[in-house]
Amino acid sequence: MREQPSNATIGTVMPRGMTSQLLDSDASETMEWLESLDAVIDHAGRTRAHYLMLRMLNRAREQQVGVPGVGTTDYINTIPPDSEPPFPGDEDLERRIRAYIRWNAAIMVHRAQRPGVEVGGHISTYASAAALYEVGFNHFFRGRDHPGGGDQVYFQGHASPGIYARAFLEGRLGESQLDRFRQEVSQHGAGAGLPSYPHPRRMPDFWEFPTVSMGLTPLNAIYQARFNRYLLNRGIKDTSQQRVWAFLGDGEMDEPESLGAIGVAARDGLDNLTFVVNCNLQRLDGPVRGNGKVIQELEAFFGGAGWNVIKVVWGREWDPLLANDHEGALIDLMNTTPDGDFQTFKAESGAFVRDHFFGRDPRTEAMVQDLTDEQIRGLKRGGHDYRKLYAAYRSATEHRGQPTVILAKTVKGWTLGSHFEGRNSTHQMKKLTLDDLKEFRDRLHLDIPDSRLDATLPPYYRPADGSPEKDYLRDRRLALGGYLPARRVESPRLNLPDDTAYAVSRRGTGKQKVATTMAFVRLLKELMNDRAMGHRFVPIIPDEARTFGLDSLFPSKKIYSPLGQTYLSVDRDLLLSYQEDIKGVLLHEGITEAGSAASWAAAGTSYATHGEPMIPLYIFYSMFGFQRTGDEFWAAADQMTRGFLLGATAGRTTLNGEGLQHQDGHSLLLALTNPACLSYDAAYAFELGHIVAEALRRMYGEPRAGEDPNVFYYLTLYNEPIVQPAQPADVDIEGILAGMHRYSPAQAGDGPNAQILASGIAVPWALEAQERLLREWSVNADVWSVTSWTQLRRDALAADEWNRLHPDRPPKDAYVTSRLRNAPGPVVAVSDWMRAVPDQIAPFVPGTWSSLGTDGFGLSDTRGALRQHFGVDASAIVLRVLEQLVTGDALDGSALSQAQRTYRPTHTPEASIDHEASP
Ligand SMILES: Cc1ncc(C[n+]2csc(CCOP(=O)(O)OP(=O)(O)O)c2C)c(N)n1
Ligand SMILES: [Mg+2]
Repeated sequence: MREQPSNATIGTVMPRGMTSQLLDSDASETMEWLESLDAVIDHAGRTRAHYLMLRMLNRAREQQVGVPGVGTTDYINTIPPDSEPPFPGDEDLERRIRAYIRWNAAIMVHRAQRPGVEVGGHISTYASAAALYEVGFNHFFRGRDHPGGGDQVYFQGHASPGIYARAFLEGRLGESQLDRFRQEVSQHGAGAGLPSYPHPRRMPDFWEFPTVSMGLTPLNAIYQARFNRYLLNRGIKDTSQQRVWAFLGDGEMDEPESLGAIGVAARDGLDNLTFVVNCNLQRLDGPVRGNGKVIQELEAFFGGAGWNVIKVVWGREWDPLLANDHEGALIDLMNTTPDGDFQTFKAESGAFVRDHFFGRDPRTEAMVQDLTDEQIRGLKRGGHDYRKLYAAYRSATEHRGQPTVILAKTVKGWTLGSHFEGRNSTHQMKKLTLDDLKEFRDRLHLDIPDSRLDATLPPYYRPADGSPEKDYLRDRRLALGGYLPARRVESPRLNLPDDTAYAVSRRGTGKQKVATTMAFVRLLKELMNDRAMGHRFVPIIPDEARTFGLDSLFPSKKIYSPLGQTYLSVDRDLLLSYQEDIKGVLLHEGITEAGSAASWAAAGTSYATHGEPMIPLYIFYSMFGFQRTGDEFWAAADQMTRGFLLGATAGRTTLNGEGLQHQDGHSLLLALTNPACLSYDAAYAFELGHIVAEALRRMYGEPRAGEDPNVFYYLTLYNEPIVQPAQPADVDIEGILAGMHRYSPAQAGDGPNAQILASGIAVPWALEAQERLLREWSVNADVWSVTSWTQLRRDALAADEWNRLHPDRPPKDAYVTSRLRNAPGPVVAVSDWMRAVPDQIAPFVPGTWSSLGTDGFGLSDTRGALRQHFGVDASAIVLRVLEQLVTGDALDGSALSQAQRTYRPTHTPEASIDHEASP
C-alpha cells in the first residue's frame, strides 16, 4: 500500500542533502497536488508521471521558479529529431572522404608494423572517433586565416593516425611520410618521420597542442579558453570569434585533472569552449564503466558544475523506435542497461541483440519484430551519425553563457570488423589479417582489388587530383579559414627594456635586508612599468601573493575577473586592497597549482597560438611546482612554452618553521630533467637582474645563432632576508649566465688554498666560512657563486659530446673545468639542496670534489638549527675544507681533531626560552 501523502510541514532534509525549513502555507492545496500525481500513476503509469514531472520542472524553470536541477536525463539524445537543423554538407561525399581517412589511418599503423620496424600505433581509437572529427573539419573548425581568427583544436593524442591520414588526403603529407610514422630518426634522419602523438616540438608547423598525457588536455583546454577571454578583456587581441575544442576519451575522464577544473569553465562562462568526449565505453584494458553508465555519470558531473550538456547517444535509425515507445519501455531499457552490456552488443550479432537487449521486455521485443537481424545490427550509435553530431556541434557553438560538453556514444574499432569492434583488446591491436583487410575494404566500399591487398604493405588510398572528394575537402577547409592542425609563429620580436630597468637589482640594499623573492618582485614592478612591453607580463599566482609580496601589485595591476568586482571589498580603504577587474593583469588562480600551470602554458604559447607574445611569470611554493605539476611542465616544454617559473620559498632550511612537506631541497633536480627548462639558483639581486635580462633576450628578443628561443626559466627564490650587495665593479656577467662566477676571491697568503662553490642562500654561509678559514686557520679560500649547477652540467655534457664526435681535434674544456683548472686546493660545494644537485658537475671538476647538502626530509625548526642538523652551515663548511686539506696533505692532521671539537654541533644554536622564568 502506498504511503498517504503527509500534510505536515516539509521535513528539514530534502533529497541530495539540501536542508530546508520551508513552511507549507497551504496544506490542503499541497495535498491536492500530491493526490493528482498519485492519480496519474494509477491511471497512466509511472512513465507518464515521469514525463509530467519533467514538464513541470521545465515550466517552473521557464517561469523562473528556482527549483533544484535534475542530475541526469534519460539515456537518449538531448536534441530531439524535430529540432535537428538540416545537414548542410554533401552526405555522400563526406561518407566517402571519411572512408578514405579511416582506411589510410589504419593502413599507416599496419604498415608501421612491418617486419624489422614494428613501432606500433593505435587503430581503434580513431576508428571510433572519425565522424566526431570529420563533422568538425568539414563544418566547424576554423583555420588560422578565418577572418575571426582560428579555433584551437586539441586532438586526442592516440587518434593521431586519423589526423595524419586527413593531412595525407589534403596533400599536406606524402606517402613516404606516412611510412615514417613513429620513425623519427631511423628512416631518413632527424625530422623526416612523423611523431607518434601530437608533439609540437617534433612537428612545429603542424601540431599545436600536446595531448597524449591523459587528463592534461581537458585542463589545458579550459585554461586556454580562459586565456583567450583574458586577452579579449584586456584589449590585447579580439578573440571573440575563436573557439577551443577538446577531444577527449571517456577513459581519460577518470583522471582527476580532467574534471578538476570544469567548475572554472562554468564560473567564467566560457561559451567559447566545447568538449567532445568520445564515449566508446572502453579504455585500454576493458570497459570504462562496465557496471555503470559513463555518459550518465559525466552528464551529472558536468551538469552539476554548470555546463551545457548535449548527449548524442543514438543514431537516426533509433528515431522511429523511440517515436513509438509510448509506454517508455525502450527508454527504460536504455536507462537500465549497463555499459558492459552495450559493449558486448556491438561485438555480437543482430540476433544476439534481439535476444539480449530487446528481448528483455515483451514490449520492446515486439517493437523490433519487423526488423531483420541485419537491421538490428545497423541501429547505430549517435557518435557515428554525422547529422546528429552536426546538430550537437551547431547547438554547442550557438549556446551562450556556458561551456558545452558533447557526450557522444561510439564503438571502439568501428568499421574495422569483428576482430576489433568492441573487443577488450582492440586498443592495443595494430595489425589486420588479410581477411580483416578485405572485410574492412568492403565495409568502406573502397575500390582496391584483392590483388593489391598485400598482408604487410597494403596500399594507401588517395582520390585523384580534381576528383569531387579532393575538391570538396579543399573547398570546405578554404571556406573555414585553412587547414588544421597547423602551428604558425607570427609574432613580433619585442623591444626589450634597456639597462635602466635593472638598476634596482644592481644597486644593493644598503643595510636593509631583503630576500631574493622581494628583490625579484621589485625588478618585476620595474619591468611591468616599461612603456613598450610592460603590459605583456602576466603574473600567475595560486593564492600566495601575500607570501611573496605580490600583493603590492593588486592596486596598480589588479586581479583578472571576467565579472570585474561586483561586491564591496572589505579592505577597499587599505593601500593594498584586493581589487578584481575585467581588465586585471594578474591571474590569481586560487589554490590550484594545476590550473596555474595550465594558465602559464596558455600564456607562454600565446606568441604562437595568437601571435601575441605574452610573458607569464608563475610564482609558487617551489615544493609544489615540479613535484606537483611536473607533467604539465613537460607538456608545456613540448608545446614550446616560453616564460618564467619562480620557485619561491626554495631551500630545505630557509622556510623558517615549516617542515617536511614545505621545505624543498630537490626541485632543482626535477627541473634538470626537463630539457627546455633552464634553472638558476641565484644568491643575489644583481645576479637575478642579469639572468632575467638574458632570459628575456633569448625568449622574446633576438636569439643568437643556433640558440633555441623555445625555452623557459626556472628561478629559485628565497624568503630569507639578507643584505643585497651592490653589483661588484668587475662583475662577471658571462660567468653569472654560464653558471658560476668568482664572487669573493681568496686573499693572497702563504696558507693552503681551497675553492668553495655555493649557490643561492648558501653563498652567505660560504662567505662566513671563508672569513673564518682565513682568520682561524690561515686558509685562503675562493668563494664562487654558482648560479646554475644545471647549466654548468649541460655545457659540460655538450663539450663531452663534441669531444666524442671530434677525436682528431684538441678537446674542448667544459666551462666549469676551464674556470677551476688553475684554481688551487680542494673543491667543496654547498647549497640548501640535496647533494645530488651540486654533484651533477663533479665529474667535470678537476681536483678533489666534496659536497655538503640537505639530503632527507625537512623538519620544522629555526633556520640555524636546521643548517646545523643538515651540516651545511659555515662551521660545517670550515670543517669540510679542513678535512679535505688534511686528506690532501696540505694541512697537518693534528689540526683536524681540534677543529672537529670546535665545529661539531653539540646543541641547538638559537636562543632558548627560559621555562623557569615563564609564569
Ligand atoms: C597519464 C596517462 N596515463 C596512461 C596513458 C596510457 N594510455 C593511452 S591511451 C589509454 C586509454 C585511453 O582510453 P580512452 O580515454 O577511453 O580513449 P579511447 O582510446 O577509448 O578513445 C591509456 C591508458 C596515457 N597516455 N597517459
Ligand atoms: Mg574510450
